Amino acid sequence: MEQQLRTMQSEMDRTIQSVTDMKELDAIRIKYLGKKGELTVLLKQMGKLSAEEKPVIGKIVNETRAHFEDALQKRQAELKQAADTVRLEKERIDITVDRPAFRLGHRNPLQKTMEELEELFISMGYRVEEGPEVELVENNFDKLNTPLHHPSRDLSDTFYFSENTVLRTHTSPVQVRVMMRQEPPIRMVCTGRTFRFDDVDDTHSPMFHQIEGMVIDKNISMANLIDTLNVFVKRLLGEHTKTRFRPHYFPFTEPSAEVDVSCPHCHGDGCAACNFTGWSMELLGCGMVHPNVLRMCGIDPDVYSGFAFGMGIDRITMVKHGIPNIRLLYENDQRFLEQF
Ligand code: 2NM
Repeated sequence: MEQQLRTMQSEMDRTIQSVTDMKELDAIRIKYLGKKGELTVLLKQMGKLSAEEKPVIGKIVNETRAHFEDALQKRQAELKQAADTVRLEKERIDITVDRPAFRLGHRNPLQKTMEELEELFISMGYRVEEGPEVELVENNFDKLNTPLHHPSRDLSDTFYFSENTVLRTHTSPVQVRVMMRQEPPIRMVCTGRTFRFDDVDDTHSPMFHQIEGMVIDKNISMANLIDTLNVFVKRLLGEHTKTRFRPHYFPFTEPSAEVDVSCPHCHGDGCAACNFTGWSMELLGCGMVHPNVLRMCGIDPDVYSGFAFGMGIDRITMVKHGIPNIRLLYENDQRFLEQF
């Protein structure tokens, strides 16, 4: 019987190792340890053994049984591990697959100019304000001292939304709103979209962009206006830049002026780029806020005075980067944008 057990054990070891799945392994367990299993049957025959043989054989039987169970468990773990490996390999996702490289976008140069100008005025103590693009005629014209017969109010120059609302023709109504709600001192700028009934050409578009600014306080004079704009222009275009203030007319300022800047190529000496004048384009318009405007916006012109200025962002951007056509600023063509 002892020999029988030894043979059985080595046979079990071999079959267990040859098994390749859980089902087969279970079949082997039943073959030896089931109700009619070979080892179970042997155990039942123990009763026939003599008193001397019983403990010896009993020990071997128990060892064989323990060894068998151990081997089964080990093999089961091995099979599970192998199955897991196969499954993981099958479910593997190749995250290194080749894709087109992600293309980082570029900000529109108009946006960059606007933010640059805002930053510049913020550094001089100005607040950035905002207002609606659909504006009351009252804020866009009336409170800015623009009379009913003024040509800019004409249907052929302005997009009317209704009888009393327009697409704002400038950002000045934002100044009106700030004056209406805030006591001086006021130091503000506003950038944004503006709209005029223009035909499109290389330098005109019915939608364009402006930055305007305004300062209101006691004892604000033309000297403050000229100094402020000189500081601004030098910071924007370089310390060597000179300015020229030419008298002009705006309904909302008195006196009013247009500002030219010295040619960035010859610094005022005269060259082909500036038609040998030494002066490049008019950069901005400005003036002392008209007393009528202050009064209509709830500010006493006998106590307070102020200056205001405005300029087109589209043209500044075009000159700065040598962009020949305003439409390029609005098309958002990647090949254009990626140059900035
Ligand atoms: C310009 C030129 C001159 C201006 C005036 C005002 C206000 F609201 F204070 F009256 N805002 N903006 C102004 C003055 C704008 O742009 C060329």
